[in-house]
Amino acid sequence: MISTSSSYQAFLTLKRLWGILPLCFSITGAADSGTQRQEVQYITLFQMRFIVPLHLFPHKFSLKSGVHNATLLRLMIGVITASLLGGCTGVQSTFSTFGVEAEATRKLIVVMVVAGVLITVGVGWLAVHAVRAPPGQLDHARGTQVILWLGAIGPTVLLTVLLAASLPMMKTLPVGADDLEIAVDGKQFWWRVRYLPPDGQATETANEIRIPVGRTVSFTLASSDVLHSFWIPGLAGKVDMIPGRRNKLVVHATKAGTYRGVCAEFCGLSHARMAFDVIAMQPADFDQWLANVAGHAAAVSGPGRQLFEDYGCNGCHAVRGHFTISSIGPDLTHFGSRLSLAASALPMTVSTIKSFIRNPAIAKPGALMPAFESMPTEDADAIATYLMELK
Ligand code: HEC
Ligand SMILES: [Cu+2]
Repeated sequence: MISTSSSYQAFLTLKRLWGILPLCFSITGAADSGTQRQEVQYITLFQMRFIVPLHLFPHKFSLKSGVHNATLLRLMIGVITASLLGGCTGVQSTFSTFGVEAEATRKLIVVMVVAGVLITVGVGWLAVHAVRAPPGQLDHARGTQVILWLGAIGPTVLLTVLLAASLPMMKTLPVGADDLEIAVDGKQFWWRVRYLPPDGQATETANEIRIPVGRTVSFTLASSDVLHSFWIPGLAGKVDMIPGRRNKLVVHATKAGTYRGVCAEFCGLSHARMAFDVIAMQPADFDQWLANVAGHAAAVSGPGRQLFEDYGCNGCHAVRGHFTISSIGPDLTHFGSRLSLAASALPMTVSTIKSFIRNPAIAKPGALMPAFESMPTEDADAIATYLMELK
């Protein structure tokens, strides 16, 4: 049991009040993050607040159960570390890598952090030693030696070694003539994606990128409005998308799975809602998928297709095989096979599609798609059903 002095009671009250603030943060954080894992982490960290301060003051709040404060402290540190390390995995993490480039970066950060910690501990140790040394022991000549070795020669050698270790990682992966090229254009606030296989036809899609595992893929990155930045944390470092320029990013996926990429440069109101799913597939599956995506839209029944035209949606959206190409908005030819809606801003369901069509600004403030607020429910239903059928 914990002692129940009045000061402890006051402390508890304060602590609970303090807890409300992070709760607000964790709720907005969870809403924004979009991934359940992050939600869990926020909540775990939030709960940790109730445990942490209590045991950090063992003198004030003695524990009478016989459990050692030190043991509790150690346990606590363990739990905090574990919950923080939990953040090192996930669909959008530089620590759970699925590509050669990101793996090299992960190794580099480990080397740098370890070196940094060792140096910090060393300097700390020296400082303690200097302060504790009896007067007269550290004379001028020895001081000069320390400055020479640890102030000049040591850092020069160390920094050279660290530089040498990191330089090879700056090299771009070699790309062959028969490697797949994917052109990605950043738009406010979505992604135009074009697959340019060396021997096949160019195929346009949007807001989702699929790549084959074990093959080299070269991205050509551009922007037609403002600065964006293309970042798939688990695959490679970020590369800016600059109007009037084409930047290259060469990647090589090593592990199949579903991941997430984001826009990493503030580009307007819905910058934080500009993400995309990344699916790394086995090469054979990928080829089959690309062949399907290169084809025309599926045949559909129902009134949705006609309504799509009546409302003028085809003025901005292409559905190859159904409507002549317009490339103002995202290509919707195989929209129904995407994992999420509106650049990963919403889950892919008939009801989210309906509400997005009627008022895109609710999910994506500033989105360059007009609202169709007065569209009757039956029409919205029919159009959403039509879009979902476009596999
Ligand atoms: C003036 C051009 C324009 C018109 C007209 C238009 N849209 Fe859009 N639409 C866009 C743009 C731009 C986006 C991208 C918005 C974003 O994510 O920032 C978009 C996004 C979408 C998306 C999400 C695409 C994806 O990849 O997830 C759907 C679905 C959609 N529109 C359906 C419709 C329907 C249905 C209509 C007709 C009722 C329509 N749009 C009319 C421009 C338009
Ligand atoms: Cu952006």
